[in-house]
Amino acid sequence: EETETILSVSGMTCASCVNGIERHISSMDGVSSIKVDLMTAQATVCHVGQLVTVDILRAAIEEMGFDASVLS
Ligand code: 9UX
Repeated sequence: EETETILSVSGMTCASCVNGIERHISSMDGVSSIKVDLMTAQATVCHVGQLVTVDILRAAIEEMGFDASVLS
């Protein structure tokens, strides 16, 4: 079952932050796509909910040094 999750990501200051998050998260098993928007500070992730939970996504982004919280 595919789920779309939107997270608020703070601490991104340049395009390399965006690319780094997109590359790292999209490499995770169970993540089918991710789009990170610098201006809105949001990440939209399509993932298999049974494999990658919203909390796993949040923790993975935080491990990269950003603050992340699940919006929906
Ligand atoms: Mo840009 Mo982001 O120099 O952590 S990569 S600030």
